[in-house]
Amino acid sequence: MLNATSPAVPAVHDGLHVPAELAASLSARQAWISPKFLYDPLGSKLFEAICELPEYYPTRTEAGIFDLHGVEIAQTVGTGATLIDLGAGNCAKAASLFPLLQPRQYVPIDISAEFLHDAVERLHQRFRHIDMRPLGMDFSSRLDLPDSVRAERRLFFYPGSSIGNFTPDEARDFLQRVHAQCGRDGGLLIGIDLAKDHAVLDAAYDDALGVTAAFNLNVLRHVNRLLDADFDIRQWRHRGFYNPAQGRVEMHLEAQTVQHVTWRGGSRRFAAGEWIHTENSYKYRQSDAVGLLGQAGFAATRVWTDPKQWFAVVYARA
Ligand code: AVJ
Repeated sequence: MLNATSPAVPAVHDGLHVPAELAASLSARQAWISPKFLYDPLGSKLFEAICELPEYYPTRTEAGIFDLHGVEIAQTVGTGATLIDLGAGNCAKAASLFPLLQPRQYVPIDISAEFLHDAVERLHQRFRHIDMRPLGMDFSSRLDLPDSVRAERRLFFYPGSSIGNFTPDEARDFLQRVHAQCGRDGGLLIGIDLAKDHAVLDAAYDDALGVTAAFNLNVLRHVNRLLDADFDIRQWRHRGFYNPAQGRVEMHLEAQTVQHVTWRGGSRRFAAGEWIHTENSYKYRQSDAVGLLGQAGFAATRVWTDPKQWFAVVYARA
């Protein structure tokens, strides 16, 4: 059943630390905005639209791997688990696996709390027998699970290569925290985007329709609301490209003319052509991805990929 006793999905952005953290990153010599702020209600919808773009291969490639190997994946991870979905969004990826994985409890977690709550309400109509416990929270720095989350057979699900938003060092620390929450009989099913032709990556993060541009620019609307800031969105331009030296795609926002931006407690001048860094999306070699999971403490891994080896789904047993 849907969690009825505790407050549905707690608000995430009412912590005092959010404005302070954001203001500090905007004031840094190289200004940046954490990619977690891309996900307000509109940002989550724009990301859904990105997943439909012909250029954006990760979602469809990952789904293809589950279509082809889903039965074997389910045999490997087992059924009846507590499925903890990190960055669940619209919950569609996990829901498509419910028939195979038959989770006993489903715990979708997302920073976009409002969007998540709407998705879970709809999902619960379709799967009434699954105990659903949505959590609207930022799991990137701390991973505290309430007592309502079953401790037995925890299967963490981290699809879509969201792990790519962390630097490799941060990713290892994060995976360590996931490992610590797995328990002895648990594991992690993770989707990781693999290194590939640069032109494919450039197109995927700077699509012809401009949906990724809208997704990136929307972060300024979100910041305007969170910080009472006055970013003029029309004066900024999306940049998204692969950086081969760093092995990652980067998104930035470039000021088209000189900008004076003020927010609660601060202000800044941005020169024409100055950038705000909004996202990294690291691409891994399969061997490096497996190595990272080992460093995080996982005992064994199994890997499934697509025919082009563009994306990997990995099960890491605790
Ligand atoms: C949701 C973090 C996996 O990095 O590909 C899509 C976000 N950014 N287009 C990614 C994103 C630009 C996405 N992740």
